[in-house]
Amino acid sequence: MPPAQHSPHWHILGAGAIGSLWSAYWQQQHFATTVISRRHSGPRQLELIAPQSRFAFSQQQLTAVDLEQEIQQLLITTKAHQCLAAFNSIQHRLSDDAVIVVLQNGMAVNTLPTRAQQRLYAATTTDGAHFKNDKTLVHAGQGETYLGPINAYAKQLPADALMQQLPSALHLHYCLDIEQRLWRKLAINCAINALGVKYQCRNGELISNAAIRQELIDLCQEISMVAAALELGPWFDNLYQEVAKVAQLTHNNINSTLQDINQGKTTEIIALNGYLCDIAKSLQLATPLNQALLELVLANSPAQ
Ligand code: KPL
Repeated sequence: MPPAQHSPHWHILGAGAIGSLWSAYWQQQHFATTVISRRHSGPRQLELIAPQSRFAFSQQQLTAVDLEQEIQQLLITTKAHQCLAAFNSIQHRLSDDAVIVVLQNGMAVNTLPTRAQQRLYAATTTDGAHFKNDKTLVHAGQGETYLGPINAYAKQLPADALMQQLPSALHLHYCLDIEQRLWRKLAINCAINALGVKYQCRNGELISNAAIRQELIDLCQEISMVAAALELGPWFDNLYQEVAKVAQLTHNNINSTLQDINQGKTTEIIALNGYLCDIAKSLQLATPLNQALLELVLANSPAQ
């Protein structure tokens, strides 16, 4: 079926598994999508294998330079450290009242120079997706996605207007405290990712190995101290318990930072433990455990 005449056209900045997953589900409900990536490729036929369904979808991939259309709806799924540069590369194509949703780790969403009437939202997800090969995308774990307004203009508008435009196959929750959700994810990633790199281990070993577990507990205390200074709320007081739950649920995972290192890619560590250390410094708090892990990961990474 062709796209409905007035259905939105979503542009997706970042051609990774999560961006492609949203693209697939949008197409399933007959919304048009265009992926903006560093490489140009004509329309490609892909298949999505999901827990409840399996279907074909096509992916049109353009570079920022090739874009001609004005962008009304934009989803950003780049890595945190690529977010600002990627946004700047398509700024001139964004309409004055564009809807922009940033779905990624870290807090880079707060650095985007949006215009007054552009609506900026952030999202965080526990969906798991990966490419099995260059034609097959797997939605491995149906997770939960929290999404909420970042700038004043987005805060004024009713949630429904946005929610109706998003893939209905995903478990989406609109929330007004999205910053708090982003902080929770940041804290979990600060605890798990760098330690996983240090011990070159899967998430589960961080809690099953007694010596590593003690390091994780100490690290969580340091992160909780920063969260307490920022008055982020009681959830952060029991951070180790929350982190242990995630490590248990994802025990077989190789965390994304360790995966990046293994693949010779730039990691998100500066947007994770690096960001936390910067905030701590501005509050005159010492975070030696986070700092040491940050340096360890940087020493093991390709040039940042
Ligand atoms: O988000 C993750 C990551 O790997 O970046 C966790 C939750 C740690 C799962 O591996």
